[in-house]
Amino acid sequence: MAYFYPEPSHTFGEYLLVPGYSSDKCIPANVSLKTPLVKFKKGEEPKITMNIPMVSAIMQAVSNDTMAIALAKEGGISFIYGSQSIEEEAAMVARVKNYKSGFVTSDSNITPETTLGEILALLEKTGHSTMAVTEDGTPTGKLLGIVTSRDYRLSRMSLDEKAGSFMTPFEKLVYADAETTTLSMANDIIWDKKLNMLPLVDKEQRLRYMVFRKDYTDNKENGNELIDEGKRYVVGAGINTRDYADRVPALLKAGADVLCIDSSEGFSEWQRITLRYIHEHFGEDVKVGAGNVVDAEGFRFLAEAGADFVKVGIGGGSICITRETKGIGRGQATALIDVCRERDKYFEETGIYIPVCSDGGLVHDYHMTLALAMGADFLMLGRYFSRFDESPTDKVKINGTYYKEYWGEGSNRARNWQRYDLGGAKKLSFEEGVDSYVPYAGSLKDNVNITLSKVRSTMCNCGALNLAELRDKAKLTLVSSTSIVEGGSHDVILRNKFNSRE
Ligand code: RVP
Repeated sequence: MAYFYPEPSHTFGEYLLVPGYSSDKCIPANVSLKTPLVKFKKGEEPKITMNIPMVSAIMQAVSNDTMAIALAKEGGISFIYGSQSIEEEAAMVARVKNYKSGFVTSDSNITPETTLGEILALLEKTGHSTMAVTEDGTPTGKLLGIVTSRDYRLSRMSLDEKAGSFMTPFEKLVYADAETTTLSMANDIIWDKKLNMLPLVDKEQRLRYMVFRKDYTDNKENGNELIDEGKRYVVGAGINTRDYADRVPALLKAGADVLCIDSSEGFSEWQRITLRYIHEHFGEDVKVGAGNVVDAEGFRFLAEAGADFVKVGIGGGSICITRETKGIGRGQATALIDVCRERDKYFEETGIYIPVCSDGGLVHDYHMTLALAMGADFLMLGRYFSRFDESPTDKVKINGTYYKEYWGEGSNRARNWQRYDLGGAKKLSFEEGVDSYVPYAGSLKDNVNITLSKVRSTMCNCGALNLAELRDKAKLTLVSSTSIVEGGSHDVILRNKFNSRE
């Protein structure tokens, strides 16, 4: 006879926190969100501690080098997606590790042949008005000039006019040497010459970086940033259970600080084999997360297999249709609570603490606080980060509103068959994810700051000044479906709805 769980499985929206006593020390400014990323022994420090409990999902539509840099600046970590060639993934990792704060790789590049019409289309797509004119149109081609919105007048010029005729040519640009110029030297030149942007070129006049005046304050205030001993941003990378013998060394060579096996279902021998191989060949110092699991048994299996953290969640992701297609999964809150209980039991028995990551299904900011209160050490988010400027996908305008594209790794668009692999044919046999749009939300920094200020505020309501205290002190209650309705605004007509009917 099959096993039947005695309780239904629940998700975050069915819970609330009941406030506890807050002392006068319990103010948001005193709250620490530091959290361990990888396992450690009782009394010792983990090899990596994050400053905020957020990581970005191992997905094509979420975690590239741009996202990784933006998130590390705020104190979290991105896991660069593994559903690309080993060389491309390693190159993304290397770009994060080689990134010099304040030095930006040009993302809007044209050639002298690009027409004004094409320039306007590019401006619409990237939102960036400063464009590098390079010989071959690449970000690192020979720099021939710059085009900004001050170089063209739409009312007087034809859309066919080519950049070469109105750009500011290289001879008239103020530029600096990419090898020898430090950020503070670049900022001094920007101030002295009253520039908005300083291009940095190498000896062959190839463009390497741009330094922008508008980034000046940003460059000065990154107190929370997550950096390694060499002052480089910390970055993670996704791997799979097929090509790890080649992928892992390439990622480590590129400088990846932590790896994570990306799989929709991690309670499998393939994960054990992968973890063993990596630890035997590259040493215990190479940190590898594993998952995903949804119960105590799955956690115990991965803990004993050598996972450095364990990821929880099957079927709860916003773009995920695994539950519909395969009928497997578990309500994310119940899964998380079960796994965290087992983590604490494992810690008591062995003195080894293995952090737990709650992956997917976090819809509202308060869900993050609930997940942390239920025991998650950190959270993996896809949809949340996909909405920001820094995600790798296109920003599109539909009926006057901006959206970003967001697709699942199990969709036909990503075709990440390794994530769903159970051995056998190397292909995605059926879709487990959808291709979608999410409302565009602006910059990562602004959004993460707002989200975390809500988390800190709720923690204060629970009398907790750090995440361990939150776990100890939190009082959680399941809510009935009727009281869920009571939780939003109700029995009133919202003014904006009323006005739109007029
Ligand atoms: P969400 O944050 O709710 O968008 O969920 C993101 C998570 O969804 C990922 O970290 C991953 O675990 C899962 N995912 C990614 N692709 C797919 C799919 O195509 N089914 N699911």
